[in-house]
Amino acid sequence: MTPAHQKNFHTSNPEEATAINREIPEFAAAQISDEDKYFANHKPPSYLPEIKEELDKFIKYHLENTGKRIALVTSGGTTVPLENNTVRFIDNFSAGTRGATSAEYFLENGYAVIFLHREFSLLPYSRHYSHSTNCFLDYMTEVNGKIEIDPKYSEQMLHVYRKYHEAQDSNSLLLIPYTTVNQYLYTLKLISEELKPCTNKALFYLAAAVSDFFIPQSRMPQHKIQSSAATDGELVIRLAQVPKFLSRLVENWSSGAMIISFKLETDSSILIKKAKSALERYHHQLVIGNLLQTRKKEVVFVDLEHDDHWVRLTDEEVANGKEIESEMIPAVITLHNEWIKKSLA
Ligand code: PAZ
Repeated sequence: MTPAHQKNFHTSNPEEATAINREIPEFAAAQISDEDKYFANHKPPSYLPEIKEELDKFIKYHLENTGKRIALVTSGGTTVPLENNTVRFIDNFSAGTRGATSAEYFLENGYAVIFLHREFSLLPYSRHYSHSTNCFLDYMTEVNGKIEIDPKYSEQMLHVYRKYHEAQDSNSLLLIPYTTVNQYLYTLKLISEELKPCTNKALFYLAAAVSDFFIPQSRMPQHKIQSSAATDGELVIRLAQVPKFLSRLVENWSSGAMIISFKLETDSSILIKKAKSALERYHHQLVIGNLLQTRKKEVVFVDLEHDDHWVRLTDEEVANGKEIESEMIPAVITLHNEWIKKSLA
């Protein structure tokens, strides 16, 4: 496993070579071939060949040596840059908790995992000791002028450490970062195409919170927007709709894989309706619905073959540190088993 911070690039840095190309036609919102237009009008990230090489090796290794199923887990929010040399961007709330936690449970259940994540968001295993609520220094203590793990945490840390090493030693976790929505879309397309040889053994678990709107490259200012750009004290920014890539993923980019998307809402009265309409529109296998306010203690599985099924934790289970993903992932795997059986029949 190569930690993201050891890669030769950072997705959070803007591409130096990117200049405004006024030859590129303005991107039109919401038409039939929006997805193809998107790729025709937007440059791929320059580091994509490096990622392709890592993917080739990882997938080949598992196809030829372990026979493991491979889950692609997407995680975290995407940014929408407002300038080419990006000072400002639009972002969202997602810290990557769902994705990083789910990845651990997939690994524990014998899957290899490609973890497509927002750079600097939560990662499997290190998530237990990162970010402000779990500062790693709080787990240390000074003994005779040396720093050690505080004994009260060492048992739990040993448990996480062993699982982390098991994932590393078995080459079961590949970390792939993105920052912007453009990087996410190009990388998702690449990974999907690379996973084709895995057919029904591949599982797409799309938990990332991907922006619905963006600024097309043809309209993006090269440099930092100046305060003088405001008119009557207001800055107006026009955003275009990000094309709905799920139909391309289902129809062209993948081959026989099981595809699971997530639906986040804040209004409980529309959650299941929106999940069902996504299934009808994209013809994939499962939508996992969740509400912003309760996402850590309840989710609903919506598909066209089973009744809607809620996975819930009690308040006591939450207080005892149980993670909802410990129930979600086995349920997902049961559905993946069914999917594989059905596609062999
Ligand atoms: O990253 P997180 O754990 O804070 O949140 C997870 C989530 C709510 C982003 C995810 O469960 C989800 O619903 N993703 C899809 C969001 C959407 O595009 O509707």
